[in-house]
Amino acid sequence: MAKLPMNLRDDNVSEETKNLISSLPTDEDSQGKLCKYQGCWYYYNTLQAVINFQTNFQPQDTDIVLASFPKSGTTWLKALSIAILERAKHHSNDPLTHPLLSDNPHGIVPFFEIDMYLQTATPDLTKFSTSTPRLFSTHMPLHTMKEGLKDKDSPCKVVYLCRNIKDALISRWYFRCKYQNKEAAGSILESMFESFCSGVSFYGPFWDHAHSYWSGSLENPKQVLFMRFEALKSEPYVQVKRLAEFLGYPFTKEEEESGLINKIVELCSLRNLSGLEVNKTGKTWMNVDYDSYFRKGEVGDWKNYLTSEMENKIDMIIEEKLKGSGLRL
Ligand code: PAP
Repeated sequence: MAKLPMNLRDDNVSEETKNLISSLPTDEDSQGKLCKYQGCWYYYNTLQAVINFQTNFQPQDTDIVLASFPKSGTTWLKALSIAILERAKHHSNDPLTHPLLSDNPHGIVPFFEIDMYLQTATPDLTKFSTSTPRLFSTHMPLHTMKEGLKDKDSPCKVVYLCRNIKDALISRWYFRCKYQNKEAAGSILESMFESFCSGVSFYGPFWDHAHSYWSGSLENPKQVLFMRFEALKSEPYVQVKRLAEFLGYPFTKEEEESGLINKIVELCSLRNLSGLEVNKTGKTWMNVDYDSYFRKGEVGDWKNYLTSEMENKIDMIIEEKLKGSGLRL
């Protein structure tokens, strides 16, 4: 069997973190050992990376963090944010120079706990996110990520992309089977479904994850923007405008009239990005093919895979866990 990627393993944990883990709730799934830190489940190496980040990251006031539960459209949000911030330098899709044409969005916007702090507690930040403002990303819940921003009232902007959890589950199932070179078998989906429902899954429980950003966006809407994958699909123009405004880079009337928003939507479309050479042939530093980040990008694909019992079970959990919060998943 292929060796698991480093973030799912437990071979890079300091003595101090081992001590911490001994005081935390622990469990395991078919991929490895998990522990629950600040309300969220991590494989041990990822916990080490989270702690490295919390301890050592030096934020700048202008930093922007793109956050999501895995498989919620992170790649898309990264591409759109890059295109919005870079538009002054590139005419939306200048084939010679636009960064999205020569690198995958994950290569341009690093994850704190995957790309930056997984191998080392003190990464050379000049190698990461060289843009101004700096763009970073994470799958950590908001309260954990904010510890790395040090100041409770940090002015850094945070964008959360939320997706129907059943679609995120199907997407994670496909992704996992692909990197493990396995057929997308129903038995793997069933075990992942049970883990999702129990809450004991990587970055789970999903309801607490989304809720941390939902309540953060209600408390401080200037700092945390709560976006939805489904809205990006159904009204990309409106949502891209909203994102640009939140980031502090609103489109001018001239830009709007010149069709720039539609050009950005097209540049960042799944069809366009997945057809680029870099995304057909490139890989992340952990050897994940860039093309595995592009599949269907549809709303409601879960209907092709989950039974009505599974649908009812997950819907009831969502209703119970999020009752009174105003959040729908
Ligand atoms: P990550 O959490 O590992 O970073 P992430 O990008 O969040 O992955 O999720 C991948 C999903 O986003 C895939 O969904 P699917 O499996 O249901 O198809 C992928 O197809 C979708 N996706 C990636 N890029 C885009 C895009 N430009 N437009 C729409 N969906 C996209």
